[in-house]
Amino acid sequence: MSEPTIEALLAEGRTFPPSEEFRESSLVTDVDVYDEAERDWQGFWARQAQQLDWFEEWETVLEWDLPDAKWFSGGRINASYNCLDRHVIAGHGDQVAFHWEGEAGDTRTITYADLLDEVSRLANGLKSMGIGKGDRVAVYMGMVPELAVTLLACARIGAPHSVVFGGFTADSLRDRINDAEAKVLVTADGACRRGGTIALKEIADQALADCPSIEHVVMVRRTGQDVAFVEGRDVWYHDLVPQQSADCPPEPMDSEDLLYILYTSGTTGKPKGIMHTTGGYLTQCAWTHKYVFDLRPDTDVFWCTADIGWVTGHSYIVYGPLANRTTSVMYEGTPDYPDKDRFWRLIERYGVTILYTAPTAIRTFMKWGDEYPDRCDLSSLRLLGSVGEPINPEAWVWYWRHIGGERCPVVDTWWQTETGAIMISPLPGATTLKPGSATYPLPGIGADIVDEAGVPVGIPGGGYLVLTRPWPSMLRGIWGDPERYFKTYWNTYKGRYFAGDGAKRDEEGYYWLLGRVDDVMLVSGHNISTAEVEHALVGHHAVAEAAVVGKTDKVTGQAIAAFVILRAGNEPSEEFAKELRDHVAKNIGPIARPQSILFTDDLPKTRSGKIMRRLLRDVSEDHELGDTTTLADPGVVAGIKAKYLRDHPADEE
Ligand code: 7RM
Repeated sequence: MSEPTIEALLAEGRTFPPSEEFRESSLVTDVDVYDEAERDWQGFWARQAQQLDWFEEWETVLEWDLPDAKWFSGGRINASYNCLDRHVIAGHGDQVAFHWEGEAGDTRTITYADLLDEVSRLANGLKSMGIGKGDRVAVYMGMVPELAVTLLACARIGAPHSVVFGGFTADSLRDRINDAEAKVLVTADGACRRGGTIALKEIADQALADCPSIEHVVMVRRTGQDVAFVEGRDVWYHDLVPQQSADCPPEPMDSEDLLYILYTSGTTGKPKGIMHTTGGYLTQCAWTHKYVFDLRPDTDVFWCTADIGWVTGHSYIVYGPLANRTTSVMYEGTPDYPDKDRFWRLIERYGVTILYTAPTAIRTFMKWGDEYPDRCDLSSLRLLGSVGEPINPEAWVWYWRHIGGERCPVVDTWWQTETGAIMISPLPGATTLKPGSATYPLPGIGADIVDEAGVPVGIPGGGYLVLTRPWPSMLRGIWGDPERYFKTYWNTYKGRYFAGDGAKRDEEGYYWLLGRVDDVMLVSGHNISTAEVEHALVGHHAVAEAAVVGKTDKVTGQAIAAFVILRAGNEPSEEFAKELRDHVAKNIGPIARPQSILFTDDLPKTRSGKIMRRLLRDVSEDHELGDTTTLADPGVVAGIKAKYLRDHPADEE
């Protein structure tokens, strides 16, 4: 069998219409749904909201007083009831909600009935500690089932949760707890990571030295490591939960009551507590999860590989999938433990049918080599998803070929913590895919691309991505800072939401996301997106990953500095750097030729895998490094800096 190489496939500009086989069983095959939603977008969302169980019907679909939206006002609903009780009542108590696997290979199978039982007990436990409607609960733990249980228990009693990613430092945890004035912290003794452990409770105790609002700490025993125990404040989860009643009536929440706060690190200054409320959020999570992933709850096994500490985990491990009665896989550890085939072994073992992961992971798998997926049986898969960054076409096609066996559509889903749920994405039974494009805004969503002055650029054209109308799962503000909410998102382009991303549309109106606009480079008066140069670099067969930034230059304003990770078997050299620079110039144009290329083994990334170009700019400008607390591995950037200074001694003057 001679199949075209990935390069050849891309060179011929191949597009991917849904296969007959996929269309036959998919939920949406007709593009009419877009027109239907466009004719009456509020009516469209109201019909989707009706798929949920409401204790009381809403009075108005939308009240919109920019920048404040109220969806399904007057409606009463409970997220935990929609994720659990209604499925158990309908006779699905024995269906598996989570196939959980620990990093060491230990497993737990949790049905919907199990989950309802444990959520109710923890909810009662939280109540026994004085937590009620409106009280904030901070959550700091690894990917264990109790994490999902905690979110749902909070939702059950109307206590907004604030999850702090388990890899964050004591200072980050402290700041987030204090900003939200949380009364309880739910954590664990430790978390398992790459064969070792992270001392979560020890870190939490450091944070708590300076968190006056915290009254109690609930601690899950995960690793069994020694921990300090503060009498009167701390309680073990296993002492608190089993003795509680398994009967905890769900609190009927107003549709607009706060469901959770999730902090995102702004480029500067203190993190923003993004607020999501109940009815609209759940509506859009459930709708997008069902239709973007073409979900069949009776037969699918869904796996979103994100951490619950990231919005993707909130919306597509917890709320969306459970609202849709999905059977999911939840995995605690890293993809290379004990070996680089761990993800593929999990897919094989649980018969995963839908996989949702990030481009950074996909590029890492490419770097590790085809042998790992190739030696596993991935034939259960029928749909693949991507989220978190622009996916370069090579990675898209590699994913489609080596993971999807050339059978599974790849849905590239654009959204943000702020949008709460997917906004721009294919509908896999209806949309013809183009590798690297998130295709079109979903039905009911209004998007556009505008220039500096806010004027729509038309098709084709490029500029700034905006959202032109409110959507159900939109953020309701920044905790404690309404002014920052308005200024950050609604003040740049009048009447529209500014996403902060660059984008362009091709002749057919397909959207191509180009990365954060703060990252855009200005070379001799031309705007060049980091994504385009990076895609060109990783389009070279020897390059595994690349990041580029603009660096001040006397002649051109900015010059492009590139940081490149080579695939195994390639040696860095002067000649090779020149070859790569020429490669970019040939692909995009001489204007985009990187001025410098630094070969490195690692790039500074956030825990969710996004490259922190701000820090690479600090390196290339020889500035002091900015905030590195959200980095997955803070050591990486220091290493790059040392290497950069060695390569550029002239810059030191
Ligand atoms: C879900 C999530 C949001 C930012 C967003 C983009 C980038 C996310 C894509 C993407 C291109 C995608 N939330 N981004 N998905 N860029 N294509 N499919 O990632 O708040 O952590 O980040 O991520 O820049 O603004 S987030």
